[in-house]
Amino acid sequence: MDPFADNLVISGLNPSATPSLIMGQPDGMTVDFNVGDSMVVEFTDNMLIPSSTTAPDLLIYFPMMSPEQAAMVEISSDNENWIPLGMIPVDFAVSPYPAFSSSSYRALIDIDFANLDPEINYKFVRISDMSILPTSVTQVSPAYSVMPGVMIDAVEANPMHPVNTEEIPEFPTVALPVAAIIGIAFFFQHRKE
Ligand SMILES: [Ca+2]
Ligand SMILES: [Ca+2]
Ligand SMILES: [Ca+2]
Repeated sequence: MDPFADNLVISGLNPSATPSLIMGQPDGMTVDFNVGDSMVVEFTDNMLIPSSTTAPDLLIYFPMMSPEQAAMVEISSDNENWIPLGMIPVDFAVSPYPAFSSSSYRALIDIDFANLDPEINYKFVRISDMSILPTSVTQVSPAYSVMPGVMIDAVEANPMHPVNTEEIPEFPTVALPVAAIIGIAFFFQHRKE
């Protein structure tokens, strides 16, 4: 089981972008949104469920944003009824994720505040660019005017995984201990019942 997004459901992206770059683990390769674009990713071999604690449940990886850049994050269990969570980066805790470059970050999103049903798998995540279009293209650099929307590297759902922002081990080496921790968590949950 990998905790990252597995399936691209829809895409309103410019054909020049490569939507699949949002899937899988963060790798420094991003989907570059145009202003107003949105896309939906789906978790198929893992679930996005509320943890019933303030621990982050949904992690979104992205490079540094300009003040004009933002994106709305919504979740859904059926790809029809959407629950808005807020805007990245301003509405959530953001921590550096310097695995690829010093300007990489991730938003740590606790979905429990939205009064969700802990039995439901909110496996669809919609990211919609809400960046502000420059009023005059002549006032910005050519590169910025070409791709003014957000850039998203990866989306992760990992409700059982305690997020440690101090140490960021390689994913292959962390996979086995995490599996053990999840197993212990399930064990204690069952004992409490
Ligand atoms: Ca997955
Ligand atoms: Ca939570
Ligand atoms: Ca990527």
